[in-house]
Amino acid sequence: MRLFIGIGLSPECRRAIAGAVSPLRKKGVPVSWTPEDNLHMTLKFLGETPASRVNELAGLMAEAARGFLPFLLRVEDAGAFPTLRSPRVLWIGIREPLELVRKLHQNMENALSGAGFPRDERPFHPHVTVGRVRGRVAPGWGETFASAVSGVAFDTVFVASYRVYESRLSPLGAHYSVLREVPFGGEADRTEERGAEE
Ligand code: 2AM
Repeated sequence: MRLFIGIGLSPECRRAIAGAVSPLRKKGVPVSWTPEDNLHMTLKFLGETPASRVNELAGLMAEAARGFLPFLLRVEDAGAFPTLRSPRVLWIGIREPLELVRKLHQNMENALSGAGFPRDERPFHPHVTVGRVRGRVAPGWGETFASAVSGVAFDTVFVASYRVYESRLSPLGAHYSVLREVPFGGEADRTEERGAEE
């Protein structure tokens, strides 16, 4: 299964993000926009992973999150990778609590690497991907994107858990399902095991 670990966003926050990018979508630029339901913050992309490791993964994530309490996430500002001048991945950033999210990521990397999951080579930059540029965009378009989205007040998100997602790719796009919801400060919740044995 193609897996990743991430933080889900509230429906209100996802709606606010989709609303902010919607005027840009209508302009027909060659961007593959993330569907509203798919908006999330990736903590770690695991790629192809045996289904038999999902429970182990959730256990390691629970261990990594033991000292954490739920927090309020502030989603704000916009940017692009690698740069706004040559945008490939369009994103919305995290304003707060940056240090806490970084600490969670670091704990998770430590726990997972101890069990043989390779560490990310790229530095961690928490963000919500809202689109991927698929062709040429006009000079300055990256800045247009950022200024259209910067300053928009997205909803604050109450975050009490992080998740193991399965990503299924198809010609219609990616479909994400939540395999495990791992609460902060507790054990992995195994009620959402749908799809784990598929
Ligand atoms: P991103 O949106 O933050 O770039 C699910 O596919 C998520 O995993 C994506 O949202 C993407 O995060 C990340 N992802 C997908 N393919 C990846 C890859 N090959 N390497 C790193 N991260 C990847």
